[in-house]
Amino acid sequence: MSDGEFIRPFPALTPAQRYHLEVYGYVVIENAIEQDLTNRLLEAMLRLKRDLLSTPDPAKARVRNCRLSAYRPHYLHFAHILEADPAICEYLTHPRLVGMAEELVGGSVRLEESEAVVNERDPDAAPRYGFHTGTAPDVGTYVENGLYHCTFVKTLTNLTELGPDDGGTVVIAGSHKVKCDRETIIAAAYQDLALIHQVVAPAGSTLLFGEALIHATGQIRSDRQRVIVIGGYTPPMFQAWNGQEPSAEFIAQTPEPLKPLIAGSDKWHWQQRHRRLDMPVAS
Ligand SMILES: O=C(O)CCC(=O)C(=O)O
Repeated sequence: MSDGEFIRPFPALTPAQRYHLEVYGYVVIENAIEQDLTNRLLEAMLRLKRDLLSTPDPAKARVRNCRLSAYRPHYLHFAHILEADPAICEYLTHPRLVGMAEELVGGSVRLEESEAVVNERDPDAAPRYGFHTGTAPDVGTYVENGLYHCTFVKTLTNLTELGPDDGGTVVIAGSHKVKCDRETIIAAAYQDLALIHQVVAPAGSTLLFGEALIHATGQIRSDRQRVIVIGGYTPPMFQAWNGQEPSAEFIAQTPEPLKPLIAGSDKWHWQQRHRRLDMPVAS
């Protein structure tokens, strides 16, 4: 990679996957990453968890430039995992996943954030979800070639298998296009739980969605720990999430072809590209 090109598939989704994304606001790509990468990512996240929790004050600690943005008994949220392990950087720059993010953004992207969640069943959890969004229809979405696009996109990959009781991410299907008050949409979805879709997928699968879609962490009813890693992507002229700019040292040792993705260095030189629905997936 050091002097090669960074080649991503375009389009990265089949017409059926793109249509699913259009209608529901998300698509799950089963086994999107290689088994070996899934295993290395899981090891890396468990090592990072152990290292952060063994510091004197985990809520304030920083290990390999990563910190815990939520530190609760059954729920750990990690911010800026990018620099913590080579497997994590490999994941965040995975050509297939970056290609998927670019397809939904509608052009080249930069890494906006890198996060992870390690959680387990919370016996005291209220039977409600923490629904939220990162942007909204109109503000962060647009249509090109008849297809929905979003300027703030996430890839969430589960490193542990997710059965129906394992707390996969939940989304309110179709909410990425609905221009009503968010709380009103959430209240409507609770009236018919079939409107709330949950990720059930083998380890190594990726949930792709735009942040206008209302979503939340699911509820774990099993005894299994859930581990997910998250990449956030935006056009290159956007900023990284607060406190998630990569360090100068990390950028300096990043292979040249990956620098625009990692550092957002293309800024206003955004390469726009929009698929048509009938285009076959690139191999
Ligand atoms: O924990 C999850 O499944 C969802 C994470 C999430 O809400 C987010 O990345 O914005």
